[in-house]
Formats: sequence, structure tokens, C-alpha cells
Amino acid sequence: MAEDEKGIKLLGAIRDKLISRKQDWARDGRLLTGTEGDPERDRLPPGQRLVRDWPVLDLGVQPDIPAASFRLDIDGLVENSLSLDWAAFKALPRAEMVSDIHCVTQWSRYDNRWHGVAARDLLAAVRPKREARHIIFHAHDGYTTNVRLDHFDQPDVILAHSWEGRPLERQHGGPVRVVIPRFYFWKSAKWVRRLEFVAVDKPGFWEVRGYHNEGDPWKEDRYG
Ligand SMILES: Nc1nc2c(c(=O)[nH]1)N[C@H]1C(S)=C(S)[C@@H](COP(=O)(O)O)O[C@H]1N2
Ligand SMILES: [Mo]
Repeated sequence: MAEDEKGIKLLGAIRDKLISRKQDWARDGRLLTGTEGDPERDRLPPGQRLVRDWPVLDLGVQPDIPAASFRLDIDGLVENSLSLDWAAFKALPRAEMVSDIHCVTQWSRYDNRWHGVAARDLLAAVRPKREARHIIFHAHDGYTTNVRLDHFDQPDVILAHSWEGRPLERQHGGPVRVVIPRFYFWKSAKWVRRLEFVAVDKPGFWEVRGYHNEGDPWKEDRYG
């Protein structure tokens, strides 16, 4: 895919300080409190602090994707591959969800109201094959991340195009980003371009740089 290749080349050029610092933290086990949280009892997972603003984290590029050139491919081990343009994406059932964000760099943000397409509605449309076990998210900036299919197949997972009633800003992954609230926010790919259904797991950008393969904030799965 041309865009993917461009993005990956770009990434090669920007192995900047931020990336290597986060990678060093992963290697050194920084930020770990060594306690386990209980989502039944607490709202804030261990080692997190609450913020009211919404920090922006990326790899140094924020792709600009006008609606006219929007395209979302959903393929791999599915019965019904889709390649959605903006009109087709917006024509899918509209869902609303409210969830908390927990970022591995220790900030959490409560009560984010998303509009978009529920993961479960997408799954119903593409019908994963029996062999499909994982999803690899590919983004326009060359970023990738992986999640187990049964973790994506949850009522709170959404492909969001709006936040707080407004179109999702470019810096936060607009036009469309993934939101998987049960995991640290690096699992929630911004500027999503492709959902690839696979049988064998494939660690993504941060997962190969020392981040945990799943990233449950309640277990403090920061690093692999
Ligand atoms: N495409 C893409 N998605 C991404 C990232 C990225 O660099 N590129 N960063 C991840 C990380 S590490 C975090 S914490 C969140 C940040 O989202 P925000 O900038 O909207 O807070 O996006 C995640 N999704
Ligand atoms: Mo992050």
C-alpha cells in the first residue's frame, strides 16, 4: 500500500528523542508502582494521575486526511472485506459511548464522549472467519498496533469520528481513530487506515519497542 510505505519511510526519518526515551523507559521499567488496581473499587488505575486537558501524543507526524480521500479497509480473515469511503463509513449505524482514557505515560482523562461506529457493528458487517484471532491496526503515519479479536469484540470499543459532539480533531486522530478503553491508549490507533484480521499475532510499533502486548492499566501492563 503506497500510503503505508510512505508512512514507514517517514518513521525511519523521525526516530526522534521521544521514541527512544519511551523505549528506554520500557527497558528500565520506569513508572511502575508494583500495585494492582481494582476497577470495581477505584476509578483511577495504579500509577495514573487525572488530567482535565487532553494531551497529544504522536510520532511527529499528524497526517491530513480530507473526507474526499478517506478510505478504511477491513480485510484479511473476514468473509466480507470492506473498503469504505467517507460516505460508506458514515452510513454505518451510529453509536455513542462514554469512556475513560488511560495513557501509559501516566495521565488519565475521564468521561470522553465518542460518536462513531461500534466495533460490534463493524464485526457484524465483515464477519470474521473462524481462524481470525487478532486484529492489526494500520494507520496513515505508519503506526501499527495489535489487539486480540475477543478484546476488540466488546460493547465499549468504537471507531470514533467525533468527540464531545464535534468532529475528532486531526491532532487526536481525525477523521477516524480507534478507541479501546480497557487498555492503555497506545492501543487506540489514530488516523486508522486498515483493520487486518489475522490468525497469528503481530506486535505493533510500541509493542516491539518494549511495551506490553496487551496493556491492561489495572494490572499495570506498561511494559512487556
Ligand atoms: N496512528 C497513531 N496512533 C496512535 C499513536 C501514534 O503515534 N500514531 N500514538 C498512540 C499513543 S502512544 C497514545 S497515548 C494515543 C494518544 O492519543 P491522543 O494524542 O489523542 O491523546 O494515541 C495512540 N495512537
Ligand atoms: Mo501513549
